[in-house]
Amino acid sequence: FFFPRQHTLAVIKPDAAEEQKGFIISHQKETILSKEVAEEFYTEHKERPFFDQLVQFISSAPCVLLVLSKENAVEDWRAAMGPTDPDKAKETSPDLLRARFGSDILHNAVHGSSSEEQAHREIQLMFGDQSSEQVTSSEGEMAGF
Ligand code: DGI
Repeated sequence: FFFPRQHTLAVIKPDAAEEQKGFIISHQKETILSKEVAEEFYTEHKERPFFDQLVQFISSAPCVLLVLSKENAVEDWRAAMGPTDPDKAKETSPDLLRARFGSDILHNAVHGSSSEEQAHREIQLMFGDQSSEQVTSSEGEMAGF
């Protein structure tokens, strides 16, 4: 079966990457999360009624994982995303990422760690077992996680 397929190259240029208030993308990769990693990622929500659909959704297709770096990165990224529910985000400001790209409380487009401790745990989970050659890095080193 021949499926005609065309390719295009998209580049997120440096100005777009830095547009969101000076974040630097220090590591990135695209991956389909396994169910196991997704369950570990959202382990704090294990008892919540939406846990299964949350794990199913985030492991259903590729995600782009980024380590974003700047002073106060945790809080500033959450501020850029806005409230969990895109409808609430729209009420706050149409510029918020979840207002622009989210469709409902489950399909809300972006994640951001809730604290420095969570950021450390999540970065370890997503990038901790990778050699630096497999991961795009503007800082060159995996050390520091
Ligand atoms: O830190 P957040 O992503 O803003 O929110 P959270 O840590 O409370 O929840 C994690 C994810 O779980 C959230 O991004 C989407 C999903 N979620 C949260 N509350 C609900 C939910 N999904 C459904 N279906 N219903 C909810 O009430």
